[in-house]
Amino acid sequence: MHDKIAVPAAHERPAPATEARLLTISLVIPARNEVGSLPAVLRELPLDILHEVLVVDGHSTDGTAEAVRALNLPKVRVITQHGRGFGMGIQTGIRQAQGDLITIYDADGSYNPAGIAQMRQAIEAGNDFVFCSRYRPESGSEDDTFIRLLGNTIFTFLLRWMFGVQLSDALYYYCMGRKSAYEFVDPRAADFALCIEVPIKVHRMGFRYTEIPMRERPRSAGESKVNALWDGIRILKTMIKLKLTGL
Ligand SMILES: Nc1nc2c(ncn2[C@@H]2O[C@H](COP(=O)(O)OP(=O)(O)O)[C@@H](O)[C@H]2O)c(=O)[nH]1
Ligand SMILES: [Mg+2]
Repeated sequence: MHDKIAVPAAHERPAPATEARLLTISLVIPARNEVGSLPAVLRELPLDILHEVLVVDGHSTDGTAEAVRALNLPKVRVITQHGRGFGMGIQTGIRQAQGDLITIYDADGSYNPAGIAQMRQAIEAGNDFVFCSRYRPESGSEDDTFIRLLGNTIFTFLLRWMFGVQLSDALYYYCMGRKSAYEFVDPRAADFALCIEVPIKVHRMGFRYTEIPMRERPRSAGESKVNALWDGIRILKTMIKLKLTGL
């Protein structure tokens, strides 16, 4: 049911090897109350390979936006998200990003910056999207709790079983995608369900995607914004809706 949606035919897409060197990268950093970690995250970014860094502020009340502006780093811009929720923040960032490639990047210090260049290589190899996985043999996570690992195992199983998505880590959302492909994917979830909405649509639409192993570091400060129970229920509802409606 609704398993494929029309996307540009392969011959209409750019040839991977020839255009790859010219691709520019926008980093989209969703941030809500991350003043304790975000300045250090920004300082360790490989700014030389980035076109721009958009910090999407989720109406922080701890001075996150002000702290980023005070750093006055080149290429780094703070924008305020529309509405509320992680997904709304990502949607705001994707719409404003100008690069050919969009990477989503946590503000909490848990993402390894080396992943950016590794993901670009995977795009250059001919993919439209690349997702990082903490659950391949050569990867791992120092940020997982038992509940998060359990939830992720269940959602990854559902993602594969209900939709046939060939990924081993449903909820990491350290990924890179072509902006042109994101325009077709057009994510709509306002909350953390956006993390599964994107791979489901990428798979259904027939985009080329792959995953690479990644080691997740611990959150360096502050607290997770995820509520395992309520966000889990929201993600499940979104999966069922996507299965039933094909949207
Ligand atoms: N703009 C925005 N960012 C958010 C929101 N909720 C969470 N984030 C950010 O999204 C990223 C992922 O959230 P996090 O709490 O680390 O989730 P976890 O990694 O699953 O524990 C972090 O950088 C958060 O600051 C939100 O409502 N709006
Ligand atoms: Mg995090």
